Amino acid sequence: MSRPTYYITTPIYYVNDKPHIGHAYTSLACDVMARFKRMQGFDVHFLTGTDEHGQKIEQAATKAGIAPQDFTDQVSVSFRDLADDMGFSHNDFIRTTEARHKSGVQELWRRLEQAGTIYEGGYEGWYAVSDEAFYNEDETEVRDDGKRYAVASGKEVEWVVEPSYFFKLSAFQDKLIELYESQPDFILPASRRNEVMSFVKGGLRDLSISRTTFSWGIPVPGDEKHVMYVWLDALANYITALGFPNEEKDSQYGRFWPADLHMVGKDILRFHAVYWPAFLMAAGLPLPKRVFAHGWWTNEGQKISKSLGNVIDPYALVEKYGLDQTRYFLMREVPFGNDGDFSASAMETRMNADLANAYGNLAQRVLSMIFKNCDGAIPTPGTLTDADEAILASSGAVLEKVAAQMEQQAFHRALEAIWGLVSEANVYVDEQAPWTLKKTDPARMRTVLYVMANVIRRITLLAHPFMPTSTAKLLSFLSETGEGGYALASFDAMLEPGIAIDKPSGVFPRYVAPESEA
Ligand code: ME8
Repeated sequence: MSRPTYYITTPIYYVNDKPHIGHAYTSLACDVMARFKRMQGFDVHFLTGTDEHGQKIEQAATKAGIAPQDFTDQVSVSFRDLADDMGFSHNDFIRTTEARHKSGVQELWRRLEQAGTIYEGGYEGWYAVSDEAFYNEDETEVRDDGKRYAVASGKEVEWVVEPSYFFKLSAFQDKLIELYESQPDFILPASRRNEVMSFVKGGLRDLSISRTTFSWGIPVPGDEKHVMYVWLDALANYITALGFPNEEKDSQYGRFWPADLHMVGKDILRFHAVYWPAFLMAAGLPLPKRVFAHGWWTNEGQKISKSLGNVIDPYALVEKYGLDQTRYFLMREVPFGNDGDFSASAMETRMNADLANAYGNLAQRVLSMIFKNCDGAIPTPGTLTDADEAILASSGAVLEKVAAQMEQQAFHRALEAIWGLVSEANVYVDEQAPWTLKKTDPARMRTVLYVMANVIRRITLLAHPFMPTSTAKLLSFLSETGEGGYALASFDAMLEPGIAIDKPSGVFPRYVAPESEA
């Protein structure tokens, strides 16, 4: 029987600048989800990529003094590198300047046209190049400097007058409301769903979907003076990357569309939860199952901005704290969906308290005791006591709790559940004190170590999607190689006594501030 599929996407990132923490965060959340689903046995397709057309990119290329294609070729590489350097497990990376994308988007345009949802007109109104978004006057404000800005994003707007094609978005208001009502978890978290719902209930205006004042974009089929509005171009990546319009049952599109999850930042929810489903409805294509909008990071309490010079570089974090430590912090510190603040002290506390002390020490103590005192092999247990049975039962039950939280993208709660087990395991091992039993009752020591080895294995399997490298190392000490991806199907299995274990070494170092910082 073929495996169930799971299709997850990141937004495609603008190539006007180098990657920052926001990009790493959105993709990290997808990576954790993709890895967990693979461990559950799903055939996962995880897509990321770069958004390379539009006025914003054209302006950035002009500023850099190079042709847009050369510019995007250069910057796109830094996003590809970030994905590799952060250990993301994506299956595909799409660039909107690729031929496969261009032909797919043009076909989508034709379908919208055939459905009678496109008409020709003229746009006259406010536009923010930084957001690549049109704004009503009441969504803008004039600030002290005399310039006009979009209220939601704080980006400057300019007055645009140009011939344009329009999409009949207004015709989809009722259908969209019906979608949000009939599928309450189409938009998560719920607070964001309410925001979108009231925006749509407030009335939708038709959307300008082509531009004529610059040329860096995909030409409108049949009227090449126009290039497509970059958001129509960009959103279509989720299907063009699957080979749309090849809709054969056994094609990638046939197997993976509709997407299970589009992960986005809160700033781009409207595009994904209003425009995208409306385009798909108009073209008669199935709708994605969920759009999750996560929050934004601030830096030591301040909004992150280039002008303040406080942009967080993901590479700097990884270099200072380690890749898995950074991944853990970003997923654990903030309830996923809320805004959160990055502070060095919070990062260092998590790294030391949760990773080095609670988890790392526990694993290191237990595995090295086994290695030294049980002939380097998983010991044979004697009769299990109530305490042994209790900790084994807790470790078995945590999978279901974690899976339920992951289903809702509550990554922080999944980690909370795993670390609840870590605490319980620490209490157990302190109470059982195998280091004392070593002298008084070696047979009982072996039982305690056997129980603990199993508990550590389960903790480590569940932590794997969050911290793939360190956990793979820990599991390898237990001779679990992960071929086939650490399947959760064998989560309940118990380690076989007698299998040799490798000499363990510390996996989660403590953070010690360099002297210059102390
Ligand atoms: O929006 N904290 O691209 P982008 C958390 N090309 N997330 C942040 C953040 C912060 N401080 N700053 C930005 C685009 N982000 C479009 C998408 S999809 C068809 C097209 C997030 O490069 C932001 O919310 O601006 C978004 O999800 C991503 O980083 C940046 O995307």
